Amino acid sequence: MFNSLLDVLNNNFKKSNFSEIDLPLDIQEYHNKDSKYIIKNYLFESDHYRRWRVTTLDGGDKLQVFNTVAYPQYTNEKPILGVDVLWFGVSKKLLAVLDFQPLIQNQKYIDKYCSRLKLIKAKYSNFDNEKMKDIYDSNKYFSPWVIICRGNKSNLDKDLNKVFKMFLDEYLNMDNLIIHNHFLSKKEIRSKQIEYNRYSAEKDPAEKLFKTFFGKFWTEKFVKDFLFTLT
Ligand code: BLA
Repeated sequence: MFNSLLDVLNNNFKKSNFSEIDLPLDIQEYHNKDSKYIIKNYLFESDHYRRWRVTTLDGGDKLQVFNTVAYPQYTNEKPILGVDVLWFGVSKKLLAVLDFQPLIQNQKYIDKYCSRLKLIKAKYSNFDNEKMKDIYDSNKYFSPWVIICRGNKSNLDKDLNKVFKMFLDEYLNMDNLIIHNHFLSKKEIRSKQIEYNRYSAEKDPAEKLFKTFFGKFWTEKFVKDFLFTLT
């Protein structure tokens, strides 16, 4: 269902010389017992990104997920890109969360690296929501302008692709504009990125879902080796 988002991403990867990294077969694609839930994963890297992972989960008309996270090289202090888009078929609810996830909550850092999210929210009013429930701490690794859309399918058809394109362009553009770090050393960037993964592994509601579909053994390995690696 979110294949068009995957296409947008792949086009950008082609343009910007990304290479795809081989994944173990059971991470590339994994099915639950009756193949009603199929997860697919992709991993890329480039000069600017040490790791860019993509996950889709196809649960037919029950559940559709598109999730992607980009980790810049440790020489670049810019935020982590985080996107979580879910379609719950039974309740007919879309949840889209897109953010330039700041490594620190310093106001100047956030203004410099996250404030262009405001342009997107101004243009697409369906996405102008930043209220989170209490799954995550909104002051930890989220920007004040996190883009959240909760709605029905018509929001999705109209705007999601355009929002994602603009969001991605803004994020990738920083690589051409910002050359020097002003807030963090390489060592600090590394430890913040690892701490982000530790924190996310603890909070992410996906693990519970995955355990029910794919079992505890596969899920724990998947979280540790792919979603939130600690190296
Ligand atoms: C919420 N994400 C959720 C929820 C689920 C998932 C089930 C709860 C939805 C609800 O009950 O309202 C599921 N997350 C997944 C799945 C994957 C996943 C299946 O990552 C597969 C890999 N989540 C992220 C990233 C961000 C993120 C990178 O993984 C950052 C943008 C955000 N997800 C995020 C937030 C919420 C959420 C903020 C809570 C939204 C809210 O407060 O309502």
